[in-house]
Amino acid sequence: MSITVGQDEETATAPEAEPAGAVEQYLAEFVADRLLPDNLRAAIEYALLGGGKRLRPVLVIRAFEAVAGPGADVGPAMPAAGAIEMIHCFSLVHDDLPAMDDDDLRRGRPTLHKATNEAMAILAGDAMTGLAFELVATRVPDPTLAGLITRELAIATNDMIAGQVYDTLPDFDDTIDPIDRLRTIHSNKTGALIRGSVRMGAILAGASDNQLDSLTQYGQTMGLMFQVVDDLLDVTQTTEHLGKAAGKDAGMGKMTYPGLLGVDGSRAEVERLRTLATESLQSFGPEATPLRELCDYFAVRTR
Ligand code: GRG
Repeated sequence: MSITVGQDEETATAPEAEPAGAVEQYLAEFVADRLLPDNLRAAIEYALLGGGKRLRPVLVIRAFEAVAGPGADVGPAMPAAGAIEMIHCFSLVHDDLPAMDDDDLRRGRPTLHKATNEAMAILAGDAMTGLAFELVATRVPDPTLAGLITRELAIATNDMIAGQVYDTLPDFDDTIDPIDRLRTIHSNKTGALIRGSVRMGAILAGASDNQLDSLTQYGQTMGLMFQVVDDLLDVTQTTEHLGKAAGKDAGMGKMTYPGLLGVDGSRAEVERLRTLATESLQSFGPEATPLRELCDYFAVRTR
């Protein structure tokens, strides 16, 4: 299948829609039940429950089903699904701060520090990190699994933070090829949470070593593909359509895929990564169809 970024999405059904709603409700209940200062709770709810594609929690659930089988009770995957979305939302809130990207718009609304203030945005991001770990530590039923999932969540979070440092405070050796630098940035900044999501779903469903290797490969490749598409959208879409600032990367002098490979070269890279991600699911049958569909859909997303 040949795919052109930004052309086919409007006719496609979003494969993440149904589990995304369940995760949103799960998170809403978790935050509502947790004792928190009212203004902190309101800030967390604003950042966490106000839109977003929910790709990462949906990947947790779809990877769980790829191993446990379609129709399996996905309840055991919900704490990890909720936790990874909280980590993602913490990263968005902190990335939008004046000390980082200094953005006014996120998910089509004022960023959290604009809607409240910088101190609250910093603290709400911090709190979402703590709540994410609390969620898996208290709600993953089996203590051994809880330990494994906490480890995955910590690695994904720390690798994402390393990716943000590579991107915004780079200290690369001059001899490293620009494309390798870009892959290092993105496979950490964006890829770590996507890879971690797939791994957590697989581990929770009791994946064999071979299954976990294949799904890790899928997550790794899908994560990179997601970011190449994101770089393309930054140069091909409007701020209004994206619900966040467009054209920002080039304006900040950031290294990007379109900057290095051009728009057509980046589209070819999306197609190459989409094919690779799909191939890593070869040993799975129809139980991995939702993961294949997610990959196809996110290759052509326009926002
Ligand atoms: C501040 C520690 C720290 C990390 C920030 C998330 C991030 C790392 C930076 C945001 C800028 C950016 C382009 C990150 C790459 C990851 C990415 C594409 C985030 C947006 O994810 P989507 O499109 O967002 O899934 P929604 O709103 O749909 O959840």
